[in-house]
Amino acid sequence: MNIVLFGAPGVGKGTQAQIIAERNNIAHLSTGDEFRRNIKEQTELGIKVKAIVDSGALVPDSMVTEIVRSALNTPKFDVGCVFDGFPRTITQAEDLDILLTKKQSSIALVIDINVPEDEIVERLLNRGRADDTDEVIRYRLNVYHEQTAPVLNYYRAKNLLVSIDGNASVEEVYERINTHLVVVNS
Ligand code: B4P
Repeated sequence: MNIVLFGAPGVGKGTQAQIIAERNNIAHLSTGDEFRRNIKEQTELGIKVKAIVDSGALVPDSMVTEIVRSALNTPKFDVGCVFDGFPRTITQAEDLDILLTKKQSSIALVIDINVPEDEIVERLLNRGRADDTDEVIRYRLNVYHEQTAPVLNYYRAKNLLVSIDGNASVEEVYERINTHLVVVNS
């Protein structure tokens, strides 16, 4: 089972992806976590993307797809995966389809998590990561509306999209997601 978790920064994709992966015994791939790990370890990739991630802009599609391609080549992804924060552009969505088709696999469901913007800003300011300053959060929200939100239409056209109200407790949001996972699993 491959699931895509979709939504603006701070809606809780990372939080829910971890729970979905644990409770359904599938892998979890966060492109954001992969970039932060590379930045921390000062790898060649990390050095290239640090300024981009700190600014709140999107990392170029080719670098993002390469991370996903190499992850999908490892056996732990054969049981399925929660994609967290990927795809964020139409090109990435097309790349993911190609990568999964090569593995004779496909996306079962795309879950769009919705949270009001003032709640998002509050959550991220409380989290306080390096890219969680007021200015960068507002820029990331703009990037989401301009470059990432159009991907919703790509999945809507494929009949894969469901929307969830993410403005509730972590457990309540998981319950809402799970009502859809149960249908996919049945
Ligand atoms: P990401 O790492 O994907 O981060 P995010 O969108 O900001 O966070 P997320 O939605 O996962 O929120 P979380 O659960 O943590 O991206 C960071 C950067 O990496 C991007 O700006 C970009 O530069 C780069 N990048 C990543 N993927 C890319 C791609 N595919 N293409 C190009 N560039 C890419 O939750 C946020 C906070 O809310 C947490 O503190 C959490 O505890 C809290 N929270 C969660 N659920 C809650 C709830 N129900 N109630 C209250 N608080 C909650």
